[in-house]
Amino acid sequence: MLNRRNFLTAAVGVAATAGLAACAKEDGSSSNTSSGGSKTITLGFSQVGSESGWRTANTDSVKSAAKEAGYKLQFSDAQQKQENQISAIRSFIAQKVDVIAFSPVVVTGWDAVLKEAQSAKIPVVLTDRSVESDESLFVALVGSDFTDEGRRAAKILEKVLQKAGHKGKVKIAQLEGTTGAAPAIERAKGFKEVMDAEHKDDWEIVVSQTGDFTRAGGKQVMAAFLQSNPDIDVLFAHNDDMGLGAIQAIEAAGKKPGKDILIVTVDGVKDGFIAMSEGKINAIVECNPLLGPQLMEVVKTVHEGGKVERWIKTKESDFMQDQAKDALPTRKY
Ligand code: GZL
Repeated sequence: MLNRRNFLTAAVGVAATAGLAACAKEDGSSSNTSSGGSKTITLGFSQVGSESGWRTANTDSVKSAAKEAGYKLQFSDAQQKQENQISAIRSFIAQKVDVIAFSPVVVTGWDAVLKEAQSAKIPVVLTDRSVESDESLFVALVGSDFTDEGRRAAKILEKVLQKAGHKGKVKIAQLEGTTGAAPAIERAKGFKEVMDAEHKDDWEIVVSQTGDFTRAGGKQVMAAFLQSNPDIDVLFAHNDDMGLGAIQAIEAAGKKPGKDILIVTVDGVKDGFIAMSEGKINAIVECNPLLGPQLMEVVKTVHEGGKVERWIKTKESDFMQDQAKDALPTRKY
């Protein structure tokens, strides 16, 4: 998994590689001319799927930013299947696109196809999620720090518990994202870091299972949680959509979401803010999906053989329930 230290030390070497890759393509043609003229950049983009409101907003951002930049975008929706992403990347290589970008559905299983892209001298940029691969196989990551989002979720839960006047032990249910996905692994890790450091004696995750980042998954798994653990105090959902599905299950069980069961989620999509304004979600940790403009900047720099930061992070905030109504009109996704 990526971390800042590794990124920064690897930055120079990889940027140079990217520079070579961008200027000396397999067929010997140069992807941009020294006279300053340049052909339209063709970007191959493999998207995870369309599993959540966050993903829809992310796709819209990538497509509109590519249009704005005047790039030719080859877009593929993998329907949350790694094999579809690998096939799409292979097809981009065969088409000899200038740059490949993708949001890897899970962290492992990418080395072979990334090596094929490297052999074809096509630079690869990760967006949103990271991979457990040799870091020389991709040029940069444009995306959030999910471990920090997990820490932020735990810290804002402290405020939620205080505001709710909760005393004593805290029984927590955790709805995990897609098994093996960077945001699921790292949000759980960050949340547990704070728990272990500051709440060893009072917080306990009594049940934890993946809802695959979908509303249907959140609803189904939360219903099962309530059967086995009717005395859950808190739900930490790795994204709004699973939290919104869980709200349906909580209400079906005759409980009040946001009161009987306090809820903290991650993302900050509009429907999450609406639920928060209705008192059904207590706090949201923002994860910004609007990565398109930053991605296109990186694609341009890499294509022109320039240096890029190994990790271009997005700016994000956290929101308590009493901020929801005021924030709603300005939410961009
Ligand atoms: C996070 C992104 C996650 C969102 C989910 O950057 O990968 O995937 O939190 C989405 O909503 O499905």
